[in-house]
Amino acid sequence: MNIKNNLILALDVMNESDAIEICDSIKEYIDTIKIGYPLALAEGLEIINKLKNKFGFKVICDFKVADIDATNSKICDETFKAGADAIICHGFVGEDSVQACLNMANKHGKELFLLTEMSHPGAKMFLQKNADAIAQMGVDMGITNYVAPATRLDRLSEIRNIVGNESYIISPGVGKQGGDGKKTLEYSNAIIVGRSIYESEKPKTACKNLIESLK
Ligand code: O7E
Repeated sequence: MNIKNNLILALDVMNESDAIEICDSIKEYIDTIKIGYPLALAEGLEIINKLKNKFGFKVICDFKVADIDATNSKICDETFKAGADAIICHGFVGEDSVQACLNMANKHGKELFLLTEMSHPGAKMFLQKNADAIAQMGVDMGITNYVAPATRLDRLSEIRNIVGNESYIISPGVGKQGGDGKKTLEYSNAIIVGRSIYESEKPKTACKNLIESLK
């Protein structure tokens, strides 16, 4: 995926009008947005095509798909039918569940991102212990897109080692969660930023300053 300024907006606002207002203000700097449960549950999946059509964005759906294979297939199918360019799935559910997502992404000619280790403190309790194995599973399955944390650069670096330089890593946790964008991009291809942009008084200026800080 080619992502302008290596910056993805996590659009976790709670209604369409806020979404449109933020998108309108940052469209000069950003061409890829991540829509997760907050906005999709508030406004329905139609919000994907509304924002794509209005702004020409690429949309990554962050539904952290984590079910049995048959259910994962249905979730991914509906999400791609609704216009998503990519979907994010969890890896801890195992190969069959992830393969179902990969098959559906391939069927639609779209992309799958595999979530390895999460960025929040709670990820240390269970997920971190298995994150390397999750990343290795992705490699063995031929997956080339990953999500890994901006909040723990040692872990991000380790996951980069496992998935290799040819893989594409996107990283949440910059800004509000304490991660540094520039340092993160030493290992990652793009950063995912939410609140530091959409909660800012001036989202456009926040974007501009953030992009400057990445240089
Ligand atoms: O902290 P913010 O406001 O900059 O937002 C970060 C976004 O990334 C938010 O949508 C959150 O749900 C998501 N995220 C994490 O913060 N940590 C993770 O480990 C994973 C994600 C995520 O996006 O998962 C799939 C990429």
